[in-house]
Amino acid sequence: MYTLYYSPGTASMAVHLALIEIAAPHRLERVDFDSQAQRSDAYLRLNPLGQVPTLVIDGRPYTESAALLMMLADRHPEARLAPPPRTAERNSWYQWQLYLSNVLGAGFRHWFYPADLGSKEHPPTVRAALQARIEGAFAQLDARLAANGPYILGERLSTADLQLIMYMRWSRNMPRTALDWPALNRFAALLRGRDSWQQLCDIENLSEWRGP
Ligand SMILES: N[C@@H](CCC(=O)N[C@@H](CS)C(=O)NCC(=O)O)C(=O)O
Repeated sequence: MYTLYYSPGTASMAVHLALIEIAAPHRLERVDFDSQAQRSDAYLRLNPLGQVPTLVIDGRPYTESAALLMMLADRHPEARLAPPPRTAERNSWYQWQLYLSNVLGAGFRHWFYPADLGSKEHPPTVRAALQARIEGAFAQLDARLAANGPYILGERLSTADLQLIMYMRWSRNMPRTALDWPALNRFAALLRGRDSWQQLCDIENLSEWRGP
């Protein structure tokens, strides 16, 4: 039994989606951002950064959405959400999980949390630079999917796709949304057409960007 500390629509989404895809028994603990519960002493003991997600596995808390996805994929090989070890596909999986986290994950973190960069609101030049970085990553991923889709690793769904669809959703109110890129748009139709995505939206009570 896993315990996922989550907040609806945030970086915990991809991990929640993986738990649903895997059909792994889990308990959800909502971290109430409105009351700043992520900064409570009890939560900081689990996750000293005061962020979600935190996933408790065998009694120990772990953090970082990409790492949690990779742990889950490895712990449940029957779900086939990662290619077998020591294959070329596995190498690509490592590469894209890290790319997503380092570029899109970090880019969105800065986009949504100007305080991380020391201001209440981003100066226009910083906002433009972050937007360009996020759009640049979407262009890269669109090219990858156009050449080698329909999923990031080709024919088979992996945890990298679960992470990507989460970041795509976060772009929904940006000047240019991820759905503007044609291969990403087709990818969104595939991912949002899955029962797991619809279940996730139901459980987290998300009405925006549910898709078809
Ligand atoms: N690199 C982390 C980022 C986690 C993160 O930034 N979580 C945000 C929600 S999307 C959060 O907990 N924000 C609350 C806060 O910083 O106060 C991951 O991917 O797990």
